[in-house]
Amino acid sequence: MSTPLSSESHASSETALHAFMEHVIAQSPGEPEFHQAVHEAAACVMPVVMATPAYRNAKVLERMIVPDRVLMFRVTWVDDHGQIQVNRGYRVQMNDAIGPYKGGLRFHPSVTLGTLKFLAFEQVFKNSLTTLSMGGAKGGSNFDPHGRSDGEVMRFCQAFMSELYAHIGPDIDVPAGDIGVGGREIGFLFGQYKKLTHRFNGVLTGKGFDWGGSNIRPEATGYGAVYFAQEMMATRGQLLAGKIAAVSGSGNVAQYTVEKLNELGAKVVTLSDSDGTIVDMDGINAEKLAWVMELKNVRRGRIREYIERFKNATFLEGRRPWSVPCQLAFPSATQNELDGKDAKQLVENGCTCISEGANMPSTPDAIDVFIKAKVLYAPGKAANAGGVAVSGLEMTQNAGVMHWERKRVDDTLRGIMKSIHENCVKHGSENGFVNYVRGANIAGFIKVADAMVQQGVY
Ligand code: NDP
Ligand code: 2IT
Repeated sequence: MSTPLSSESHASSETALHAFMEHVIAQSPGEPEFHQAVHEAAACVMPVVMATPAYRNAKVLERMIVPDRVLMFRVTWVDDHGQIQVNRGYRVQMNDAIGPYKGGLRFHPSVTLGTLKFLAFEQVFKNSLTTLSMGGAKGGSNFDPHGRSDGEVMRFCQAFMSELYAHIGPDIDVPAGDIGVGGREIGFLFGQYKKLTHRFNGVLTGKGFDWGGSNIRPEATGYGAVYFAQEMMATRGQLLAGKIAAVSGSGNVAQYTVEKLNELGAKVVTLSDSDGTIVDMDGINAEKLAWVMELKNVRRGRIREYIERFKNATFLEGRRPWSVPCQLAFPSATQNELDGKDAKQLVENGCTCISEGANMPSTPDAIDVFIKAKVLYAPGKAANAGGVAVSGLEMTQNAGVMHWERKRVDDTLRGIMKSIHENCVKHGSENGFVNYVRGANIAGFIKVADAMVQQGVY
């Protein structure tokens, strides 16, 4: 079969991109999020591919959009009422050119194979940017942990791991958390892995500190997104201190984004979940954040409860935070949570810096608005890479059977975010403006593409 990027091709990048996307869509029908993620990356790297015969000859891009393998399985478990429940389980092992497969597990009712393919595809670029040796993967299930008891979550995790364990390992594939998978779930998954394999090793990251976890891993994604914003603002001689920030979501990433923003003197005025947004113009300070952490992580409640506890706050039912005036925005909930209209409103309200804690939270229209307005805009694969980076440091610590001090991990995380930023500037600068989307995609791509070329046809 002929492919759109054959070595004889003399087509322009734009024509090649069009043909390539037709090929992608035909090969993976019904996976719009995957098409969206591939289009964003391919639009950036196509000129590089067209100019590099070695990449074209090795069909690097055509290979990168097909997972190395996909595991799909049934997860059967018994709920608290004795009813049998059936869920779908997946692991998409996308690319291991530069290291063992690495990436999170998502438990959310919306999860489909297409969702996980988009996440695994982005993970390949992100992990490459971290400077560490990690390939890309993603997995998960359409299981919904909301409203489930600890016992139900445990039985689900055990059933999930009973299928997955044979395909993962510290030098094969190392899953971690994502939406719906935090410390509790990693604990249950790890317990079952040990039971089935008789091995105690670094097969998962995000583990409890006393059994192999790393300092700063819970904080890493949020802290990293803020460090990245700090780097971007510094290119324009600006600080985060004194700025107003809108944060979406109220889970792991959102919580530690707020913590670091507070530490650096910014004022966070929003948090959200799928029910709506709370707005607190007095700022969600450390004390209020501690209350939110207890609400979300211990009581597993809803963000609207915030306004009962903090009377000056308001709740925007069914709405996202982007209409609230701010200078900094940290989308930290889920994909496509910020559209073109939201982006216009943010820019009109004076927002000049958007650092994505979530994966692909901005729609293509929104990205266009940000790039045209020449605001500082960092895509998730760069801005939220701190989480997987510290997962990589957890793997390093596990291999050495040791723990690093908090400061050492935090300093290393900061250094990694700085180097990702530098790499984006190197590959994304155009006429004095840094296009971080282009920079992140090209920088992430080159390392993986070179490794694939060097490793031959496999
Ligand atoms: P959590 O499960 O801890 O929190 C998710 C938050 O996002 C919740 O507030 C949830 O609200 C909200 N949310 C989830 N789905 C939707 C939806 N469809 N619509 C509206 N709100 C939604 O997940 P994380 O904080 O870990 O993950 C958040 C984002 O960050 C995801 O995009 C994830 O891929 C990304 N990410 C996470 C990393 C990590 O280390 N954890 C690393 C890098 C990126 P509700 O309770 O109502 O569902
Ligand atoms: O999207 C992500 O980078 C994550 N959910 C974290 C993955 C990891 O392996 O730590």
